[in-house]
Order: sequence, then C-alpha cells, then structure tokens
Amino acid sequence: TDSYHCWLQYRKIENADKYTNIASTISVALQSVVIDSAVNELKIALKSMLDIVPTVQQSVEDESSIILGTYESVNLNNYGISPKLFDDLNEEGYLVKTTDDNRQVLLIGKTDKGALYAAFHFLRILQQEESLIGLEIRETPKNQLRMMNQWDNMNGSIERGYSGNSIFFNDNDFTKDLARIKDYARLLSSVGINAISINNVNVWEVETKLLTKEFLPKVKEVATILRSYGITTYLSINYASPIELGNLPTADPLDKEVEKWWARKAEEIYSYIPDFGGFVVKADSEGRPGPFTYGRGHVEGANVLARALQPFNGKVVWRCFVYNCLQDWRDRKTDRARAAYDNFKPLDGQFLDNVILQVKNGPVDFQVREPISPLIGAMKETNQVVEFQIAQEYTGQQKDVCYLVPQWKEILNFDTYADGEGSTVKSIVDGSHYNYSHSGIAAVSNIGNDINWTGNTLAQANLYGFGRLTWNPDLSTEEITDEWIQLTFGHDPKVVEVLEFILLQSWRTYENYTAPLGVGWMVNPNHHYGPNVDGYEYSKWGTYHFADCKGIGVDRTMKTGTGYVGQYFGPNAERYNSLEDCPDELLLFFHHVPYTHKLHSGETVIQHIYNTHFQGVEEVETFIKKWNELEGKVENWVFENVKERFQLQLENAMEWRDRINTYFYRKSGIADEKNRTIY
Ligand code: BDP
Repeated sequence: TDSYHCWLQYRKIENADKYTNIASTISVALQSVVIDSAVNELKIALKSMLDIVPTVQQSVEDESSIILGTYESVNLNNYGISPKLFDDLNEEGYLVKTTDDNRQVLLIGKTDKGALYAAFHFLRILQQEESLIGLEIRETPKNQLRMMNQWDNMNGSIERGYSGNSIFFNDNDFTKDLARIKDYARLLSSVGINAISINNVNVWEVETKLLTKEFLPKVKEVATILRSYGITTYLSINYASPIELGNLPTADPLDKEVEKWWARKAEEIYSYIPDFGGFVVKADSEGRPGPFTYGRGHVEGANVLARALQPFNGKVVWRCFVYNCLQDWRDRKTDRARAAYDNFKPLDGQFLDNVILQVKNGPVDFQVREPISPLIGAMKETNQVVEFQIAQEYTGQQKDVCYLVPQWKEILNFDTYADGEGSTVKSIVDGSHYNYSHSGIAAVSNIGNDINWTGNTLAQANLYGFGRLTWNPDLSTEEITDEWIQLTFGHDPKVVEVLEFILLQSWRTYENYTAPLGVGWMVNPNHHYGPNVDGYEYSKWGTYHFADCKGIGVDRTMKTGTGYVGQYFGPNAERYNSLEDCPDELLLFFHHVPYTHKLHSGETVIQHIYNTHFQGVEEVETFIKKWNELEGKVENWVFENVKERFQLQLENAMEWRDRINTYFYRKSGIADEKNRTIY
C-alpha cells in the first residue's frame, strides 16, 4: 500500500513540464553521509514524481539545475548571493532559491543537515505543485531539540503502542530490518525531527543492558542510520544501572563509586557513538527507581549523569512526570495535578547546564483536555522541553480519529505569564524567553510496524504535524493540514475538503463524547480505551471527578480546594480560580459545581453533558458519511482501513454517550430537556 510511504509517496505529477528542466541534473558541492541522504531522496522523488533519473555530478557546474551544498562549499557569489544571508541561520537552517533565470535551484544549508532539510522542502514544493519562479525561502528551525520518544520494549511490544510492534526491537534484541528504520528516519527528518530515544522510558531488565557491550554495537548501527538523516540517538536508562550492571551495592548519586561508574559508562558509550545524544530518564515515577531511594533528590540524581556526559557534550533529559501513584484516594488534599510543580519548581537553578527537564504538556496525563502545566515557564534558570503524546493513549488509540495539531497549537500559544505578558509556551521551549542553552519539544511516537505505521492512516497526520510544529510553531493548523493532505492524498478538491473537515473537527468531537468539561479520565483502567465512569474514582492513582448526586468536578481553587490554581501566574491564576471566569472547557478541572450550574454558553452543566454526548456521536456519523464519499478517490486499502476504524470509533462513541449520559442522569436525577433516550 502507498500509505507505507506516508507523506513521502512522491505521487506522480501530471503537469510536470514546469519542473522537468530543473530536475535533470544534481550538482553536489560536498560529500557527507547526510548529503548522500539528500541526493538519494532527490533521486527517489524525482523518479517517482517526474519520471526523471537525474545525472548526479560531484562538482558545481554552470549548467547544473539542482545545486546541493552548504554556504561554504558553494560559491554563492556566482549566483549573486551574499553568504551574509546565512548569518542569522543556525546550523540546521537553509536557503531554497531559484536563480534569476529560473533555470537552477539552489538547495543550500548552513551545514549539510540544512542542505538535507532544503532538499525535503524543495520536494514538498514540487509535490504541492507550486511554482518555482522567483523562489527564495530561508528557513531555520525555531526549536533546537525536536525529539521523538519511542516507548519501545526490546521484546517487541510498545508501551501504549496502537500500530503493531516495534520497528527497532523484537525477541529481546534489535530487529534485522534496518531498512524500515531507515524509512522511519526519512519520515522524521523530512519534517525536521533531529533526535530520538529508541527505547521505552520504563526501562526493564533487558533494556537496562542496552548500555553494555552486548548491545552497544547494535545501538551504534542504528545510530549510524539515524545520523545520516541528521537525527541524534538517545537511550532511556534505568537509574539503578550501577547496581544492575555494575554490581555496586547502591545507585546513590552522591556515592563516589557510582559517580565513577557513570563516568566510565559514558566514556564507553561514546567510544561506540561519538555523537550520542544522552540519556532520557524516568526516575522516581510510577515505581521506577531513582534518587529518592537514597534520600537524594532530582538535582543530585540528574547532575551525576550530567557530569558523566558533559565531557562528550551529552545531555540528560530528566522527565518531570513524578507523582505519588500510590496515594490514598481518601485524602482529598493530595492533588496529583500539583505534583510536577511541587517537585521541581523549588529546584530551579540547581541543575547542571546539560540537564533538560521534560515536562508533559498538562499537569496530569495527556487527557483530551487539560490546562497547560504550570511548571512550563516557572523555572527561569532550568532548561525545559515540553512533552506531547502523539500516540493517542487517551484520545482514541488510533482507532478513533483525533487530530492533535489544534491542541498542540493551543498549548504552544498559551501565555503562561510566568515572566509577565508574552511568556508563551512556545517562547519558553524555543529557549528565547529565558535564554535556555537547551530546549525544545519532545513527543511520544505513535508508530509501529503496521504497514501504514500508525494503525489508522489518518493518524499519520499527527506525526507529520508534530514534526512541522517543532520546526516552526507559528505554522497554522490549516497550513499543516493542507500540506499533509496534499502530500499524502493529492489535490482532488473533494478529497481535500472531506479530510480537512474530518481532521479539523476531530479533536472537538472526541472531547464531545468522552469525559466532560476538562474533568478527564472516566476511562477503563490500565488500557485506557473506552468509558468506565468510576474506573479510577476509588483508586490510588489520583484522577478523580468527585461526582455525586449534587454535582461534579475537582475543586482546585485557593480557598476551598487543593490550591493548585496557585501554581499559575497572574491573570491565569485569577481566571482559573474564579467560577465566573474559568473557561467552560476547563470548568470541572478547577471547580466542583452543581449540575445546574450555568456555563458561559448558557447551558447548564448537565444539559451540556447530554448535548455534547449526543452531538459527538452524530459528528462521528457525519465523518463516516463524508468518508464514504471518497470511495474510489483514495487508494482502496486506505479507504477500507479508515472505514473500518470509523466503525470502531462509532461503537466507542455510542458506548461513551450512553454510559456517561446514564451515569449523570442517575446521579443528578435531571432529565434531558430534549427528551432524548438515555439508556
Ligand atoms: C502514562 C502511561 C504510562 C507511561 C507514563 C509515562 O499510561 O504507560 O509509562 O505515562 O509517561 O501516560 O511515563
């Protein structure tokens, strides 16, 4: 199926005349593995889109049509370009420019990585059938770290994987299918991803051994492939490695032997992979080991690793997903939402410079609707990365369509007021606001070895959109969506219209039929798909809705609640604390209200619940109707794949509607104003 190639299908271009001259020759101004990848990609794409096999020459001659190189290797003066154009581009930046006579196109990077990105950009232009006349594009990525976190286990399974097994591992070893890893690297690189951690943040016994000579040669092999696409390899590590691998009696970060062990380990890793990125660490979280065991904190915990990696320029990506997962549900005062901030905010300024804190976008856990984590922006002197989840753990698990780019845009544009007006999440994580030395955006991957990578083919759009946003958070949702549709499905106006409609509505729709007004959860414990009204209500995990016969919602206000709102800054704290001003969609995250409470929309909470749940199902029915109109207009395999998934989504939505509506009808005793059937 074509959908294996996702947005790199390089579909045949019908009116190709305007491109054929320019694509006949590729002149390469320097040699490197990354440049080889660019040449390779150009060759694949030009053959496939234009049926041209370009001549590749290892020098730049006047007649050449595509000129590929760096600003230092190409004599820019020959083309009337000043190298100064590159002054304000960082090492991954590039220029795509046609010459004045429009007979040549320059794909010039600041470094070879930039040249590769330029090639991908150029190919996007061709596939979107845009004009090359007078083209001049200068780009530089806004975020430094643009990272993918695989949650892959070496037995081949994937934590929260919804599209088959791992493409990296099976049978407690690396897979032999390196070609697939290369294809993944192409996909990631084409949207600007430049870093990846290849194993699950929960590091079990086998994965702990990734740091040993048994597996390091294989990590090296994978890193070599990824490197040729400008992608740096990281590993998730087990904090107890000094015990499990080093036979030390302790992993106490302040123990001299432990410190030495990490230093030697780092040296060993870098002897295999000189540009190894560093460690991703989930410590003292959900049962994983960490410095707490030894009476130490996150600072000591992270810094010992940072010191070991520092001589090699390596980084420690330390996750802030730390909370008490064994809390007592009877203790209403323990608010899980407070945990990341309470744990980390007091530590600002104490981490070494090659430590980056990775903060989930919301305070709880990737719900369809959550406020933005108040920790983001709250640490002026500590590098931060925001973490998204492309894998749709809580948003339909790649059975249901849920296009998350609109959610990520909202998060990135959110003003934290942490340092006065204009302290937006995007300006925090791109490093500009506090001048962080390292920062960026990371996300949990949604791919597996399913033939189309993502289970539901439409979930490819989330992977695409994530990458594009990490490169430039200012791209609009519509721009990204249209790019993805055209690259993947072509230009048929009907196809474009239907896909735009479905994708742009899908997040709202998912929210409509699941847990209402920001209260979250109400999912089946463990696997997290489908409704379970009280599934987590009386458990230790700290994710409650507090529904009773009088009302629903979590009081997180200052006076009567958990005080969580106090972690926000200025107007945000006020807005969320106020029952009148709190935005409807987050009302139940911050307030406990009677079912008759009136929303800004004019509806009562209970009527809103009924309305949105009926509406959610109707919207899925509309998606299905519209999708069915595309039969014959999209590849049959894809048509059937999405159609099947929509059937599952419809069943899911109906189940949510019926359980949620019934639950709240029974709790509240208030009938639906519109007298619809509530089971
Ligand atoms: C939760 C997942 C769990 C992950 C955890 C994490 O349910 O499987 O291990 O996040 O981020 O969302 O570490």
